[in-house]
Amino acid sequence: MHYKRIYRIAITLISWMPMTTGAQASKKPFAALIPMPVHIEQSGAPFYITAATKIVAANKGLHSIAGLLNGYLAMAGGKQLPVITAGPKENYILIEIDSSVISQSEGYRLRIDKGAIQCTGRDAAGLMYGLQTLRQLWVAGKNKFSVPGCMINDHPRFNYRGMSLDVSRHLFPVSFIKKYIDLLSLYKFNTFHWHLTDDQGWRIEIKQYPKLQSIAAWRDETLIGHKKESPHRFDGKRYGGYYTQQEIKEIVQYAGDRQITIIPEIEMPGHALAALAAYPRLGCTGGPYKTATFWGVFDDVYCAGNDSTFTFLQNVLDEVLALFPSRYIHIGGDECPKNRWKACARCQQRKQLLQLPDEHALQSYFIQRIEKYLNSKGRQIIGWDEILEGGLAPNATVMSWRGEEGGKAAIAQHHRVIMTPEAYCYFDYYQSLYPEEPLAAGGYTPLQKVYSYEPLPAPADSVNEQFLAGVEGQAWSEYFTSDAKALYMIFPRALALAELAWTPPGKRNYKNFLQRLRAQKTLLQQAGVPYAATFDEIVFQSVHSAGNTVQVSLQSALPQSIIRYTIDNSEPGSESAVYSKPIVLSKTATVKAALFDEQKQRVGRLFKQSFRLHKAVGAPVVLQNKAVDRFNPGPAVLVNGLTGSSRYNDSQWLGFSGNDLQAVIDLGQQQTVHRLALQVLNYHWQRMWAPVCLQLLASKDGHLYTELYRQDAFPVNGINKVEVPLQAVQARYIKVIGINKGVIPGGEYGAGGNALLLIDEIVVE
Ligand code: TNX
Repeated sequence: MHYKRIYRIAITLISWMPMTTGAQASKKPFAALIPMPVHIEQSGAPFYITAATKIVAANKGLHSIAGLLNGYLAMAGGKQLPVITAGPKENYILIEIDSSVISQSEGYRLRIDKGAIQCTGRDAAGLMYGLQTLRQLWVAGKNKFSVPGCMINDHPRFNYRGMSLDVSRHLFPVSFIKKYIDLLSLYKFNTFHWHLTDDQGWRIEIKQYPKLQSIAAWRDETLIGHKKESPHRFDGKRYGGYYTQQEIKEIVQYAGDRQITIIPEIEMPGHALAALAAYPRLGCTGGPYKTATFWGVFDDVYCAGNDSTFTFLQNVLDEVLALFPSRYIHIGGDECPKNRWKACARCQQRKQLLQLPDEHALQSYFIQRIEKYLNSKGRQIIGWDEILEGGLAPNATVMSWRGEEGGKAAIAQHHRVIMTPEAYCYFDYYQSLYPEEPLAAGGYTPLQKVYSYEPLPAPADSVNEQFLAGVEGQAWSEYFTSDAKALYMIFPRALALAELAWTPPGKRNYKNFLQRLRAQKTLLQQAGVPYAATFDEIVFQSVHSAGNTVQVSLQSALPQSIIRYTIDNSEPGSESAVYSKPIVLSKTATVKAALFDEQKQRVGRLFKQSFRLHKAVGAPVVLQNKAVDRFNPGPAVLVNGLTGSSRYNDSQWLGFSGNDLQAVIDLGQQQTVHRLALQVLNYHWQRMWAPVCLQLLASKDGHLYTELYRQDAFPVNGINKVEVPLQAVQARYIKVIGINKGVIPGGEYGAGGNALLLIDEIVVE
């Protein structure tokens, strides 16, 4: 592989924390399977796999699957077993395909008793999944593996169960890709969506265009830290590489053997800067362009007026099609700014010639032209939900990422849809609010949130069921600065998604999932996955405020553990107060808490959160306009003593989409106010815009208000803190008005959509 390894400062991952106490580690619950099968029944005595056990595979076609089984046995420390074609009386593992026994595609039946293991697949995929289940069932011992006696009948809920990997922003070696594919098959995914091209690097060898290898595959340097930080800092090191066609063939074969389809993504018309750097004539301005060195959305995209753009893309796709047998090809379609097209004579000419109303229609033309080409080759396109704008290509599958709306709209038009809403399925977001977490993309998507996602809310109608192909998890790699960090971010969230994709909704239960997840530790460790064990850590259950106090409820999902805490700033130790009921705070304090096992040994990281108690804590707040549900829709969050963090969906922020904030706080009686404070968010890359005007007003009677403060500019990129000292103002009511930016201006991320106004903790002192 043409791959230049850039070593960065190793991040210390906290994933190997001994979160599981001794007692739990020793007893593996019966059939701790992920995903949970449709039907499982415990029965009779266990089967023991020993050196004398034989694998029975009736025909040669099954021998490669038998080979995989032997590989799994070896991975778990067992011996390779002989493969024979006809069955002995006992002590064998039968693998077979028999579509008369199982009716659902990708389904399998697994029968285990003391004499034999019989694994029957409806098809090769089903058989494979049966073996993955077997792998999760066995308990490896010294000279034998024991497998509990049981009967399993199983098949997937969705026929599309995908995980992506972005190799443009950061590159991963072939060995990593194979390991990833192995992990996907272990958890019964059937699709690997390989994001091969983007602004920061082109990663697939295209023989007809050598500059894609010599130029587009490389960037001069890479951003250090988060893209929201300003000024940007860079590492000064050339970075890049690509997968050769030979490597890709090898990977496609490897995935196929494991029943995984690889869907390649060749991004267009946006996210194309690397390709433009190599072939500037493909852009509207003609360049020069440079492969991007930081993350974001870039104005320079493929020119839609230039026919040679299409010639280039069709030639590229010809080589792609020869490598990937997948029926579906992902052509991107997301985040394509239209500024260049608006100013480009050729794009405008095309628009006029075709009498297109606007540039969205031009994008639609672009996608449809490529669709036609791919359809003529017997392939179908998948595009991100932006391909709905300006008119959907006739046969396109929509991948709904900016929420579920795009997916719903596509289903209404009877198009095939894959749901991957950002708020649930993006594994580049933080999975914990602990400040020690390694740098991540944006918000907060803990394991439980992923698990809670339901793509087909009951009662599902037949149209929805027919057109919703399934779900996918996204592994964008801007902040995946090492292989270990990528795995840390993806796992275990991918396991929650696997269960969502496979298991019937009625059989899903988070608590039970966690029990099974803890039991996956051995397998994940064997596979070398430094997964994030943050799911058992202490988190808030709730934070309530009333009558000038704050009640803090804590919880941990870890059974048999004890939470000890302090509120005097000391470190909680084995003798600190045991948490048993909500902690009531009546003055400003920091809650520090830690988990302890039965032996009074501390487990995991320290939980720490400061509360600022002020005059408005617990006071009633009336909002004039509706807040956005996906943050925290309740106005009480503004006065709960807890300030929103930079992980903006920590449910502490109150958000307004396109509309204004107007909140009135009733302090109950007239009081002397010396200070007001609040925070607003200014993260344009997340469509979050500080108010164009913020006003703070006070009133004694709730009718007549006097302005105390006004601010029209919020220069800080990120959290803007507003602190307003006052000269003993007498007030019962405090009113806060924030005028929303409204529509996001052109040239900015999310242009044309609603700006979000986010505010938290209105402090009154
Ligand atoms: C949006 S998801 C993107 C990606 C970024 C991702 C970061 C999508 C279709 N586009 O280019 O990597 O956000 O979370």
